[in-house]
Amino acid sequence: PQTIYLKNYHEPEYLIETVDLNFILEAEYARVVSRLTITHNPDNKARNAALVLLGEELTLISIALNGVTLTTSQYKLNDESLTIADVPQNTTFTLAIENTINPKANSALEGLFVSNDMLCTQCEAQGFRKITYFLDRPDVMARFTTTLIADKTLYPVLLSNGNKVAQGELIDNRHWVTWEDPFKKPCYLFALVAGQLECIEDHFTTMSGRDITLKIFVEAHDIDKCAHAMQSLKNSMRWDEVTYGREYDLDLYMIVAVGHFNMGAMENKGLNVFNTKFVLARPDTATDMDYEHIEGVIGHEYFHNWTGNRITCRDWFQLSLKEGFTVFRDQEFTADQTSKAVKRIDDVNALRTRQFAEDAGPLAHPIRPEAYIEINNFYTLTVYEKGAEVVRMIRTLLGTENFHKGADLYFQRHDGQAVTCEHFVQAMEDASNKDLSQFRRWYSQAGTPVVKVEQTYDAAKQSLTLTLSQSIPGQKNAAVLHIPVKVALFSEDGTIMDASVVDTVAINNELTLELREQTQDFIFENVPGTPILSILRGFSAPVKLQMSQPLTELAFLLRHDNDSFNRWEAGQKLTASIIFELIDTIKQGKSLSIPEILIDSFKAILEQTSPDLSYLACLLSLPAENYLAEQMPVVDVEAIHHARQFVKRSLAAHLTEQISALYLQNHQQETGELNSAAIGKRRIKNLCLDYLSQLNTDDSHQLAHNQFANAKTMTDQIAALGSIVNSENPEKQACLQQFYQQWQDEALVIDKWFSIQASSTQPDTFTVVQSLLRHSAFDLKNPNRVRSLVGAFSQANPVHYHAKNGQGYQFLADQVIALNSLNPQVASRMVSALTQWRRFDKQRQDLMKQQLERIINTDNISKDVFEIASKSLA
Ligand code: LEU
Repeated sequence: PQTIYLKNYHEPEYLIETVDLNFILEAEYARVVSRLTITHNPDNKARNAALVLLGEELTLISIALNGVTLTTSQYKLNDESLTIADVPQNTTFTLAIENTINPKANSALEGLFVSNDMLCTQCEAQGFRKITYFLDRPDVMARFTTTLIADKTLYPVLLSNGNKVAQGELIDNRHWVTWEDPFKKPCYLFALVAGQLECIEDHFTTMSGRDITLKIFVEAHDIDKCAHAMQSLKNSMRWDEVTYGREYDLDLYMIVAVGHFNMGAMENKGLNVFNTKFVLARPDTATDMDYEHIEGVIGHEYFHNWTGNRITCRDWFQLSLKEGFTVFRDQEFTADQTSKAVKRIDDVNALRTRQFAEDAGPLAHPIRPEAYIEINNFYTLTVYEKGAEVVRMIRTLLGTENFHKGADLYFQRHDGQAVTCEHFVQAMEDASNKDLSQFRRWYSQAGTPVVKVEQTYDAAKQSLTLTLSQSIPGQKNAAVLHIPVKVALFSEDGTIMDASVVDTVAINNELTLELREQTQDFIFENVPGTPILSILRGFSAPVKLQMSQPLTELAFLLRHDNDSFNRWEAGQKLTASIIFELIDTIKQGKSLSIPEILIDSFKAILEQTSPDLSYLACLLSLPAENYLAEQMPVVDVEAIHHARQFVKRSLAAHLTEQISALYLQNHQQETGELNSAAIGKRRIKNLCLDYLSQLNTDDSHQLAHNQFANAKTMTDQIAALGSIVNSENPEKQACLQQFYQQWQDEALVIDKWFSIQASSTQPDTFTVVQSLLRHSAFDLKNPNRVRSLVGAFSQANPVHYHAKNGQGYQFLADQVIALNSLNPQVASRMVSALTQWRRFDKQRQDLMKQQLERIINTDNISKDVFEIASKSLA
């Protein structure tokens, strides 16, 4: 397969001004007529270039240039493109192309495909070429008119981008609808949907007083699960007006939920297509987390209308331009709607467990990659989440006010254009006068920087010297980055010191240091005593800190730090260092004991009251196994699991009384409401239940079973089921069966049923997973189902997936090979659990490599899977 390089980018030779699409739609046969008006691109100096339209898996019927049908000698056709050597250079010309496709046979879910009985599209990144021949690249922006023709009974609803401008009836029970999108757009934002859909409708009045019609389309049986998505949409629209001054531009905004979808959702202009997972919610079917994610993804796709659609990417290497910025926007939106402290912790947790691993592994790439084989493989945590952190750092360096001036300038300069990351940074720089030349390296440098911290206190001078140095392990000739490091100093009595550093602004005694050298000293004046350092507050940069801090200081910060992130972080570090000591003890074969300092710290938190119970729950949560693994030179899955379980069980045993009390206090009067107070109560209560179920007593089993049987919400029901499945609860089988019976018609709930079993740490899990693969409800063609079984087992169950005998690896490779021919995108996502093989012991390394090699040697290996598997072996 061919590698595509950023350095080879060149302007398109031709531009498409208008696209007139005509579809005759049937499940197994769709006929597409595309009429294009094309001109030579004046910005491209080359003349007389052939016109190369991209197209895959299409059956061509005819082509006409300016109304004259071309003979087969006038064009060349291969698997990927249609080339016409001779086209007019000085005038606009029209091309009419007719081709057919088979949506039903499209299990890759790219282009036009069938989900249940509806027809829908997914064109980002390169799906449009599976619909018709086109200049399928984001810097070709055109005005689209789309007419859909289909059977009235099978497809009563016919949707596309923009506004409905005409409709009518045909003979043979068929009807047609014409849609017109007044905004120029790249073809990756094209969408169509046809099906038997119901919709809920609402309205939004924009800041300039325009009335927007909002519609959410779903299958009939889901119509009672759309209210939250609609409210989320209205919240998003208001937030973008208030925060960024951005108003919606069309008169209609539509969202369609589909059950088969490779990703989360897609921002097609005026017609978002969503994975049902990010639309459907009712308190008894969706958890509080699901509710939060729905609001976040609805926000994300809505925010794309400005950061993605009005201003799009010049080429796919610039993907983070729209995704990083839009993730940053949706993170801030969620933070404003929920708890800022908890949202930051959740995001950093995800970044550090998953993106850091990606950035340290064989597939590490900068947020603006320089080469790819298959662009679908670059919709990564790096491009999205690290991309968002880079935007966040720009805001930290510029200050909020200048950051918004920069955003305004960016919107004003580039509206209607396809641009690069550089344009974004330039606008930020121009609006603020802040020099970002060194900062730009974040766009081209892969790897997570390590920042080493050393401190020397001079009592005579009352000064503290902080020496910070940076490096990026595993990256040759790593660039020296510009890193904002937020710091505060605490006195022993828990108050924050009023210290200063030359040329550094302090806000409420918090200083933002700008690390720009390999090694740099920062001198704090006016430091009355040896301070306790709170550093990288708010996680001000996506880096790993290297600093020795005694457990007593961590316990101190866990009590006193006024930065909610760092207070939590102190607890995580405290717990992690104790777990690592226990891991050493396990390796020496000695017996384990739990240090007093940990019990005391947890006891103090348990006895606290807080208006933000979700935050309190974060403080009481142990670092995840994957996060601990991240920090070990050679991952020892078993030792990590045992040490962590030991801590959990010990805390539960020593603090049973406090944990039970907290459970009861928050369980009584469970109302099933969805406000943040009620959500906080459930979050802490269910964490308590999880601790208590470690005890495996009759009482704890009873508690979980009662909650399961009487749950008012899915949050409570699934949390109880999780505790039951992960313990020796005698009611396990009965509960699992009952849950299945109760929810067998709700696909998203059954996904939970699969994943809870696939991620169980109980000894029989592998056998259970194998039998679930043969369950009548399992379907390799449904990405959500695959993620809930194969994904959960390989990504969220380290002890069983990494079983010493390699059965987990073999299982995964079998599924990847089966998926390779059905859905390459999903197959390649699943391979990721094999790519980290270098992190394990020799025996596991060999077993994982064997499976990777087996995958690469599969007949007809897709580009997607080949790229991930081969790069991870290289
Ligand atoms: N642009 C989409 C998003 O919002 C991703 C796409 C590939 C479905 O993340």
